[in-house]
Amino acid sequence: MKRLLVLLAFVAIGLLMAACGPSKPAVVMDEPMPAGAEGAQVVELQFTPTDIKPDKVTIKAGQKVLFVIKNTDTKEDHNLVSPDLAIKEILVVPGQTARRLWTPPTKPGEYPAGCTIHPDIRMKFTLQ
Ligand SMILES: [Cu+2]
Repeated sequence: MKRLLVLLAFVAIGLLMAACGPSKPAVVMDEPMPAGAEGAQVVELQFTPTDIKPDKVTIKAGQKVLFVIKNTDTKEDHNLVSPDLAIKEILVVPGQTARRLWTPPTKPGEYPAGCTIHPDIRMKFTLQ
């Protein structure tokens, strides 16, 4: 009887682990406006298979930004990354539009950003 209970416990744990195991979060293809986006500077970016448009963006330093990033590439993922600007990664899958809030640093200057999946796709933010 005890053995059976132990066996059942293992089966139960196994099922729980299967249910809670690593799973990718579902991708929202057209992300809704995030809460708190009111009054943000809107920065619209578009990934194509070979570049990002526009590749130069001027924004106000220290003031909240709403990114609207569309991936028009039908085949590949792209991401917007900038360690200098503390943009960790905004990933967009083919056809997806991401809407994310971000607050730029307060220090004016020029900062590089780009896609780490395609290192040739680069852009520049000017904070003023
Ligand atoms: Cu890319």
